[in-house]
Parts: sequence; C-alpha cells; structure tokens
Amino acid sequence: MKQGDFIAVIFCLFGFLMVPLLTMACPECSAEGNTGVIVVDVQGDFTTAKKGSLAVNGADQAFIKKVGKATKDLSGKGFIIFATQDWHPANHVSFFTNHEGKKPFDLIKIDGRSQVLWPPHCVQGTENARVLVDNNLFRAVVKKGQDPKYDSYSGFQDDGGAKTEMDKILKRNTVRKVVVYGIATDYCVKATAIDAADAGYKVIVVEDLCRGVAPETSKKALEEMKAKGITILKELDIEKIKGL
Ligand code: VGL
Ligand code: ZN
Repeated sequence: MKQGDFIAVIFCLFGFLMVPLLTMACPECSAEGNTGVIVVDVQGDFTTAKKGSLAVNGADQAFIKKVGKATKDLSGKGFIIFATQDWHPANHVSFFTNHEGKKPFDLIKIDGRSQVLWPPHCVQGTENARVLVDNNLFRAVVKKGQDPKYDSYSGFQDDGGAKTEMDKILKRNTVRKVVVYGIATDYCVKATAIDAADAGYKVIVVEDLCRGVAPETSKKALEEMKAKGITILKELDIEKIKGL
C-alpha cells in the first residue's frame, strides 16, 4: 500500500470510530439535538419579593435566587436558555378591571372559553414586568399575551391559537429536549410544558424551581403533565437530565 493510501485508511477509521464515541460522550451536541431551558414568567408581578400584583405563594427572594443559580449552572453546562415574558397591554381581557362589576379571580366565559380574571399584571413597560433572571443568559425572550383579546398561558400560542416565536426559535437552535420551570406551576408552566410535549419535544419540569397560584391546582397540574409523558423531577439534576 502506498503511504498516501495508508494515511487515508487511518483517517477513515478514525472518523468512523469518533462518531459513536462523540455521541456517547456528548449527547447534548450530537445528532440528537440540543437541550433547551424555558424559564417561564419569572417576573416581579408574580413574586412576593417584589410585592407583585399577582404574587404567587413562595415566589420570594430565595426562590428567585435559586432559579437564578440553576439557570446559570445550566447555561454553564451548555444548555440553551430561553425565557417567556407575560407582556400585556393595559386593556387586556384577563384584567378584572376591564370588566364592569367583576372581582379578582372571578371566572367568566368569553366566546365559550373560560377566563380567570386577574389583577392587572405584567403591563408592558412597567417595572414589575421585567424578568428577574440575568438577561444575558437568554438566547431569546419570548413575549406573550400582547393581544388585548386573548390570554396566553402557553409560551407557544395564545387562547386564540396565534403562535408565538417559540417553536420556530427552538427549531432554529435544533432543540429536541426542553427543561421547563418558573411561575406559575398551575397556569403558564403547565400550558407551556404541555404545548412543548404536543409539539414533539421531550419535556422535563423541575418541581422545586416552580411556584403555583394554589396548592390543589398545582398538584393537579403536575399529574396532568405526568399523564402527558412529561418527566417531573423534584429538583434540578443536570446529569439525570442529560441521560433522559
Ligand atoms: C400567569 C396568570 C395570568 C402565569 C400569567 O404566568 O402563570 N398566570 N398570567
Ligand atoms: Zn398574564
């Protein structure tokens, strides 16, 4: 065999060996795609820490700190970090103040859909609409709930069926698996995780990095997500997530 042919054979063998070896060593960067993280609505208005208008129990300073640290750790391990941001106009349909004679948390029907009426929250451009995690960590922040006529718990689409940029952006980043956490377990985390599963992503929800509006609906939400094939982890375990 000529020396050039010999070198070519060695290169080919090396190539064939490296493909399975790299796949085993780094599932995050192989043909299996990337793992994304969706930090859902960690915004002042949903926290007690910022005396939010729709403060969720346990969404205190310690929770914000824990979410911040987890997100930084995940970013450091090569996960691609995204966020959703509830971003309503002042005349939004979900605000009780926009319905004569209604109170916070009343349930009404709009065109056959049930709508919870919330205190005004996450109004576009207000201090408490800001996302309380280091914004430099995010590849993209997907805003939702901008249409005054429709609520949007899901980061993928609103109640009128209008899609956000989320699915397109995840696909652009070859994301196949998503880790979801944030606020609120029983509303936006649940809706975002279920839409992600329906869109074909492998979904993991980290319970300990979520806070819910009410214990009963949060418990039900976790069960519903599990029934959809979503993996619920009690707490963040990066090695475990890599193996899923
Ligand atoms: C949410 C109620 C209203 C949430 C948003 O982020 O879970 N909940 N808007
Ligand atoms: Zn909202």
